[in-house]
Amino acid sequence: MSVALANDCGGCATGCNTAQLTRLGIKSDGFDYIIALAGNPNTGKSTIFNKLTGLHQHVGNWAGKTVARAEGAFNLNNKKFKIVDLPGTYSLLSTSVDEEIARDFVLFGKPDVTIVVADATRLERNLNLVLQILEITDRVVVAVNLMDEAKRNDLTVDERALSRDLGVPVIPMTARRGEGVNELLNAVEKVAGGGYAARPHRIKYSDEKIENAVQTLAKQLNETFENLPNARWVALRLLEGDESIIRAVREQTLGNLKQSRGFPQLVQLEV
Ligand SMILES: Nc1nc2c(ncn2[C@@H]2O[C@H](COP(=O)(O)OP(=O)(O)O)[C@@H](O)[C@H]2O)c(=O)[nH]1
Ligand SMILES: [Mg+2]
Repeated sequence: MSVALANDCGGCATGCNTAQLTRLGIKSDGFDYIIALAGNPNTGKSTIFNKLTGLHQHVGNWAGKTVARAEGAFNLNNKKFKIVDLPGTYSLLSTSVDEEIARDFVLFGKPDVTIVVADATRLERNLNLVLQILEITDRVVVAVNLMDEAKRNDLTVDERALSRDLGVPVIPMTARRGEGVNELLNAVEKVAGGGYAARPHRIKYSDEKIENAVQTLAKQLNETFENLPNARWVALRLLEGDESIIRAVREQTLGNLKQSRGFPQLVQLEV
């Protein structure tokens, strides 16, 4: 047990993940936790970012891209948090540069917590991204923002049921008025410190052929790439025919991870 603990710091971004964060253009020095802020466009991501960071923020570009990146910091109970505002996206399927940046950060940046901001008035559409992120990581807090708009439209959100179904904390917010910010911080701190037992909602494939193919491919990926954060997710994207992931595996640029041994026999796999 002690060996496992020594080698595995529970996914903390500082220390073991510094090299990958640096590749993605993020300096993690001196921070206890790295937080990613994801969500569809216009859900109030920047509003929440500003409430949390105040003047402690700066804007640059993503490494090698012309897409703007806002980074900020805040302290909470003597811990230093860095928060990175990801491009607003409807999905992580890497059909655009924005989606690719968001996906790479959640997958390879291994943030300690990903806050996914959802619009309470368009919850169903927003849950698409939530479910995609839950496929990659269980270190998630869902912020259901624009609750004032929802109320105006006679919509109620059962955050307890949603939290139970998704398996992660769900925090209702009206960020513009600062409502829910403290509750969000409490949840973030709990997830970051490992004090929340997440049971992430993951799609199960009842088709045995698909499930077998995913498992075979995930095993090959794990054997081939060191430190792959979520081989199952990568395997699913390969089977789906995601061009950018296929290219990244072929060209060995999958998060610039080191290839340790041979190459997986991707073409031999049939579903
Ligand atoms: N009514 C309402 N508007 C909000 C709330 N939070 C943000 N907004 C507004 O929604 C718009 C988009 O917010 P912004 O933070 O830029 O969203 P982003 O695109 O996700 O970064 C802005 O006009 C905000 O003032 C909220 O809780 N209630
Ligand atoms: Mg914004």
